[in-house]
Amino acid sequence: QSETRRKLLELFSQAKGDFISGQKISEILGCSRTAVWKHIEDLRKEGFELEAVRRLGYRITKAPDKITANEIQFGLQTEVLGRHIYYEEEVTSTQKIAHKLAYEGAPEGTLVVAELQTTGRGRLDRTWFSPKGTGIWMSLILRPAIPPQKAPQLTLLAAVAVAQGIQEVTGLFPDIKWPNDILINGKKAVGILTELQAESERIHSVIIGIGINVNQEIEQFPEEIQRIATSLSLEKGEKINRAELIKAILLKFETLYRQYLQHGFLPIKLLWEGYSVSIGKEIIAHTPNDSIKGKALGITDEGVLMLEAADGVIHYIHSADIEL
Ligand code: BT5
Repeated sequence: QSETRRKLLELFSQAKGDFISGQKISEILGCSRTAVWKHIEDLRKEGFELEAVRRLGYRITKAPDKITANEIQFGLQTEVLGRHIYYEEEVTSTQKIAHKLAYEGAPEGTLVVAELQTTGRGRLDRTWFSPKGTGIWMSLILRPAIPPQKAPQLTLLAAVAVAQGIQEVTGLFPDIKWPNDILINGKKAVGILTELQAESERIHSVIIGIGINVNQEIEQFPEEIQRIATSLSLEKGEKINRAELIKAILLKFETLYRQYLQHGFLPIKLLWEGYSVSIGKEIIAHTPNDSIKGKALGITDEGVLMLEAADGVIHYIHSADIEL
């Protein structure tokens, strides 16, 4: 049964949106025309939209918005990122699973992705709301040969990759808020969390967690974040295919990551600055012990935020929450 279904889907994807006659389908699958009709009905039940036209046959007009390994790998153009995918419908946190897989030796580029996270998390153990079927909750395992203190640069790289991917797929204009938020029209649509497995001088792996609100309606956000959060579909006014977005982001990521490993952080920094909303503005940086108000001058070549306080002192901020 599932083998027939796989063949049928492969046929449709080879046809790239063209009609395939019922006759041809029944020949290739080796089943009767009635059985073909039944398979088509099954696909409809799974969320596929199909058009049936006499004498022409069937074609798929819309695939369901799924993000299993099949959907992501179908048409994926990367060489390394996303070549190994670990998908589960429900997880505690994709970060947690990625840590475990990385520890067990999963290769660079391994992607963990889920429809639902029961305990998705942000920085400092804050909660990341990850309702079912509406967003992209994923973690990417990287194994760069860089010193651990440079790892925060990868957060900025990830932000650029996600911003570029969103721009390409949706046409929206994302802003990056240092270090790890992506805003659309001033509201948070993406959060990024970078974690390390390292010894003093050597990185074993970097786990980059990316949470993207894609298709939520506003009521689907918990009340406490309704004013600060948004989804791509709310801003765009139409639903967005998550697998397409994941593929676009992985490809952008791979290109930037190659550049980074070859040429260092500078090319990434320039791109990052192009998306930044904070540079040149008066902001407040809330660090665990302090709140510093000042003008954001930019980021250093290491990715550290430079903040000029009213007394002219320049503060170098490694990690903080930024209030615009
Ligand atoms: C982040 O933390 O923004 C990083 C979020 C990373 C989530 C991904 S999803 C895949 C992977 N698996 C995980 O378990 N995590 C990663 P931070 O800057 O600390 O922001 C957290 C704050 O954002 C919360 O305290 C809320 O105010 C807000 N928030 C929570 N869920 C949100 C959502 N879905 N959309 C927008 N804002 C949200």
